[in-house]
Amino acid sequence: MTVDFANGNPIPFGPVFTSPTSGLIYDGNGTSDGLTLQDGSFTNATYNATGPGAGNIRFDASQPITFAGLKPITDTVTATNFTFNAPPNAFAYEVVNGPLVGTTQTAQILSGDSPSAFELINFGNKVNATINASDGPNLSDVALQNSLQATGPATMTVNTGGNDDVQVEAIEPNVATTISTGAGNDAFHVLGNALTAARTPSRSR
Ligand SMILES: [Ca+2]
Repeated sequence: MTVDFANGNPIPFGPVFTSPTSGLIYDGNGTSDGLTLQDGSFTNATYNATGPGAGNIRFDASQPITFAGLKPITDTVTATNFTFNAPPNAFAYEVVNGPLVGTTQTAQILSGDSPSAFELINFGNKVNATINASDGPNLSDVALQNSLQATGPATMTVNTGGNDDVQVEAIEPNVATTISTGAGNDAFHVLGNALTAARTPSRSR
């Protein structure tokens, strides 16, 4: 399914209801039905992953696109802020190069758990990307492996909770990357030439 925002947002603004569910509801029925979001321009795009193949995406204050049983998600809508919120039972995350979609180079967030804890998303045309791993006592295992600069981003922020293991193999060139591991006993691995003069990392906790 493709939602094209080129001629405006087809999804109404307004309060969000859970019963009956408001917004656009899409059930991929467990097959390889993708969700493609394209064109348009927003301030905020938020992907709330809720489980394997399931979650919702909101643009600004519009009602959500709620989905189940689909893969993958490709979002090249222009937005200033992109936020990914992991489901509470996710453990392992990988941030890697995504596919080229038209002329947009995407980055990809995928679950490293087996079975997958959430559906992967390819995203591009976002200025500030924030990845919120599960916050809680669970260990978060995050691997950053972006060797290509996606279209759009200036910053990437990764927030984790619990006792974390963060592995930095490559960060996007020219993208200011911040990794905040919060409380707990955290391990931080920077491998090979992941960091160069043009890839200055900052770390806070
Ligand atoms: Ca931590």
